[in-house]
Amino acid sequence: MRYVVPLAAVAVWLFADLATADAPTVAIQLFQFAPSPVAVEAGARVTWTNRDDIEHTVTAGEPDRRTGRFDLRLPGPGASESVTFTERGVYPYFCDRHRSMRGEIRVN
Ligand SMILES: [Cu+2]
Repeated sequence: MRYVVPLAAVAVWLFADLATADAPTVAIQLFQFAPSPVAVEAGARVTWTNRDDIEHTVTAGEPDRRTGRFDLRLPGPGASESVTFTERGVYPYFCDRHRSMRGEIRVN
């Protein structure tokens, strides 16, 4: 009986670890992307969820060097969008409304 809680905790931790490897989630909160950078395997689907009360975007590249790979609009709290990354590489992104907001996805 004394081992029930620790084993359950390990199971939850393992599940969480696998979940983040396959489908990590990036929160947008207080004008920050967190976590960032995020490392994933090719084929992973990354989801961004807006936790702020205003609109943010997830726009591929940098403000003066957009790649056009994705440009997500997250209009308000709870808004959520995903991108599947099939090719290895480093993918910086930013918010087009608050250009000091930067993030990065690294696909292995
Ligand atoms: Cu923003």
